[in-house]
Amino acid sequence: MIRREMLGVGLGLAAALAMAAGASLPAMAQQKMVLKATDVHPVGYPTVDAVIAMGKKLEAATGGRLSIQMFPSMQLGGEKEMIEQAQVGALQYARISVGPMGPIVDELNVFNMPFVFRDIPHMNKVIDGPIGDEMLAKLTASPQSKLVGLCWMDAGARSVYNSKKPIKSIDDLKGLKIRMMGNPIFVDTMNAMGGNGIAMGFDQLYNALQTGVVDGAENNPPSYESGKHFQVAKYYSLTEHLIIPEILVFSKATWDKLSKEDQALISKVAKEAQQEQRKLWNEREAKSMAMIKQAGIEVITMPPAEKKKFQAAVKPVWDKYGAKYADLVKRIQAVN
Ligand code: BDP
Repeated sequence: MIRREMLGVGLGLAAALAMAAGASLPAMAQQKMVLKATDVHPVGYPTVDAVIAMGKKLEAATGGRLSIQMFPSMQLGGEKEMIEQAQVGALQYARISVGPMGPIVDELNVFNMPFVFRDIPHMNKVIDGPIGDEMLAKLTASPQSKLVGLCWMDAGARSVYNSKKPIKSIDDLKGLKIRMMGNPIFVDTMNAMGGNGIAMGFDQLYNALQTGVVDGAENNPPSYESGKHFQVAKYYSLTEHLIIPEILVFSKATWDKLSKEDQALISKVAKEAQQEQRKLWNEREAKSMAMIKQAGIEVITMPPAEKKKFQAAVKPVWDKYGAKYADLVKRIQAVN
C-alpha cells in the first residue's frame, strides 16, 4: 500500500529500486523529488515568479534533492482543475485565489466578502498576522480540503471592466453580464450591485469576452493586463469591490509522505515567498496600470460618494452570508 502510494508520487526508478531493496521510509524521503507547481498566470507574473524563486531556494537548500517544476499559463487547466489535481497528489503546489477555495472550506469565505477589507494594506496586515495563520491552519485541518495551506500572496483589489460602456456610477452596471469566479458569494455580489453575475473559470474568460458571451468581468490590474482582457473590454472602473488574497496550497497526499525536515523547509520558504511576492506585486501593479493607460484604456476612478453606493448595495450579501463570520469580521476590522 505504502509502496504503491509512494510510487504514485513519481519518485522515479531509483526510489523504486531502493524500495524493492527494502530501504526504509526515511531513506526514501531523501530521494530526489520534483514538485509540480501550477498557476493560471504566465511566467513573469508575480505569483509565478515568486514560486519559481522559491523552487530555486529549495534546490539550493537541499543540494538539488527538492525542486519545483512550474506549469504556468493554465497548462494544467483552470483553478478548479488545479485544486482537484493537488487534492489527489497529481501535482504538489497550486497557487490559487481564495475565491474558489471558499466552497471547499467555508471559513475562508470571510476573505471573499465584498468590502470586507478597508483597503489593500489592511488585507496585507490581516494575512501577515494571527488571522492569516489561523485561516491557513483551518484550511490544512479541514478534512475535505485535502490540502496544506502554505502562505498568502497579494492580489490587490478587483474592479469591473467591460466592453460596452464606461461605468461611472452604480447605475451604469445595470444588466451587464459580468463574469465572476466560481463562488456563489461573487455572483450574489455582482447581482446586488445591479449587474448580472455569471460564474465561469478564468480559462474560459478571454473567449467569452471576445465572443460577447459576457459583457465584462472584474479583476486586478495585472490580471486584466496580463490576460489581455483589456484588448477586448476597454472600460475599466475602479470599483475595488473585492480584495481577495491569493493562496499557495500543497497536496496533503504528498505532504504526508515528506519528512518533518522537508515539511519545515517547504513551509519556511513559502513564508518568505509571501513577502517576496508582495514586492513583485507592487511593481507589476504600477506597470500594468501604466501599460493599459498607454493602450488607450479608459480607467475610471470612483468618487468616494459613488463607492459608498456600491458598499451599500452589497448589504443583501452580508445579510445572507455575514452572520456566521461575525466574530471573525470584528477581529478583521480591529486590525489597524
Ligand atoms: C486572478 C487570480 C487568479 C484567478 C483569477 C480569476 O490571480 O488566481 O483565477 O483572478 O478571476 O486575479 O479567476
